[in-house]
Amino acid sequence: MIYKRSSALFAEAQKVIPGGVNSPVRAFKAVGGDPIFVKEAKGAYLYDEDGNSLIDYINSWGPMILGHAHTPVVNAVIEKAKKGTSFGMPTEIETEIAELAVSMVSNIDKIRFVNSGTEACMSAVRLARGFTNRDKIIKFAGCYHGHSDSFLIQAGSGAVTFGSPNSPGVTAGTAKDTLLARYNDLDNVKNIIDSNKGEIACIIIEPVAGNMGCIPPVEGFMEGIRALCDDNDILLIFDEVMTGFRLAKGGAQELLGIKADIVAFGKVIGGGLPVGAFAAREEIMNHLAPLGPVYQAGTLSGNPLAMAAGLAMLKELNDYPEIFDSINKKTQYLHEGISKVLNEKNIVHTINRKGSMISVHFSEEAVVDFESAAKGNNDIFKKFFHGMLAQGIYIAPSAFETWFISEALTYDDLDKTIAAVSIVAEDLF
Ligand code: HOZ
Repeated sequence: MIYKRSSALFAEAQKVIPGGVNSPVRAFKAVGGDPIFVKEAKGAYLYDEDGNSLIDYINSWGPMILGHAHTPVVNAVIEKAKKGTSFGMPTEIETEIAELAVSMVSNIDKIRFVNSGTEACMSAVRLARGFTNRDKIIKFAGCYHGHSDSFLIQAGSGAVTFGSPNSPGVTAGTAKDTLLARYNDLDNVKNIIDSNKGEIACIIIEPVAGNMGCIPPVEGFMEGIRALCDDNDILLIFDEVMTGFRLAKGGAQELLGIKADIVAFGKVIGGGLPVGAFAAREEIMNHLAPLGPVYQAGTLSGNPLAMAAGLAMLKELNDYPEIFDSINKKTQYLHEGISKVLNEKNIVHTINRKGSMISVHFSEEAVVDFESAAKGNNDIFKKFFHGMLAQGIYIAPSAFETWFISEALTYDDLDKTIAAVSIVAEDLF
C-alpha cells in the first residue's frame, strides 16, 4: 500500500502540532513508521488519504459499536446542528438520554454528562473524595483512566508506550495520594488497604482492562474488590469508558454481576462525539453542585450535538440487545480463527478476550496484569502490526491497547482478517 499523502500530511502536522498528533498513541511511535491519516469511514471500513481502504479494529477506541457513520447517529447530529450547536443552557434532550442511560444500567439513579472519559474519571474521583472525606485512591498499574494528574501513576495506554507512566508535571503532592495496586492480585489490594486504614476514598478500576491489551478480571478478583470496599467503607469506581454499553446494556457491571458505587462512561455514550459521564446512586450524586459541595462544571457538558448522537446510539443498543450477542460471537470467531492460524504456524501467543474486546499478545505466559503484558515480544508485535496494515487491516498501533469489534464487521471481513494473519505469520520471525 502507498501512504505518500499520509506521510506528507504528517510532516506538515508536525510543524504545528506536537508530534503531529492530538493524542500520542496515534503517532505510531510504538510500532514505527508514519501514522495513517484517515479521510472518512463507513461501517467497518476506514478510507485513508491515499485511497487505501482498511478494515477497522480500533473503532475510535471503542465507541463505534455499530460501525462508522451509522445512519441514525449521523442523521440525529445533522438535524440537531440545524437548531444550534451549543447554548450553555439546559436542554430537554439531556434528560432524555439521562433517563435512557439510567434505565439501561441497573444501579445508577442519576448521571452527570461531561466531555470526555478523562473528565468523567477525574470528576468521579473528586466526588468519591468529597463523599468520603478521604484523600487517597487506589489505582492499578497498567490501567488508564485518562490523563488527569492523579491517574498518571503507572498508567497504561499511550503513557506506557511513550515511557511516561509517571508523567513529569504531576506533583509529588498529587502522586502521594494515588496508591498503586497489581491488577488481578487481591492480596496486594488488601495489603494496601490494611496499611492505609480509614484513608482510602475509592478504588478506581477498569472492570475489564483495555489499556494494557485486553485483560479480564480473573475469577473472584472483582468480587473480592467489592467485598474489600464494603468492609472498609471505600467507594468502588468502575471506569466503563471502554466497556460501558459495549459488554452488555448495563456494561461490565451487568456482565460480571458486580455493582460499583460510581461508574464513569465515555466515548460510547456520545455515539463517537466528545462525551463522558459519571453516574451513581442518588445519595452520592446529590453531593455534586448545585445540590452539594463537590464542584464540577462545563459549558460544553450536555452539548446538544453530543447528546443527539449519544441518544441515537443508546436507543439502538437498547432496542436491539441482540447486537451484544452478535458482536460477542464475531469476536469469538475471530479469536478462534487467529488462534488456529498462529498455532499452525507455531507462533507463541496468548489471546485475551472478553465480550467484544480482544487482544493478541506475543507471549507464552498468561497475560493477567501489567507485568505480564509488558513481557510480550514487542518486536514481533511491530512486525505483526505493519504486516496486517499491508494486508488492509488496521489494529491498534501498540501492544498496550485493545481491539474493538463492531457490528458492522461481516464474517467475510473476519475471514479476510484471519487470512491476513495467516500471510503475516509466515514472516514474523
Ligand atoms: N488512550 C486512547 C486509547 N486507550 C487513545 C486515544 C486516541 O488516540 O484517540
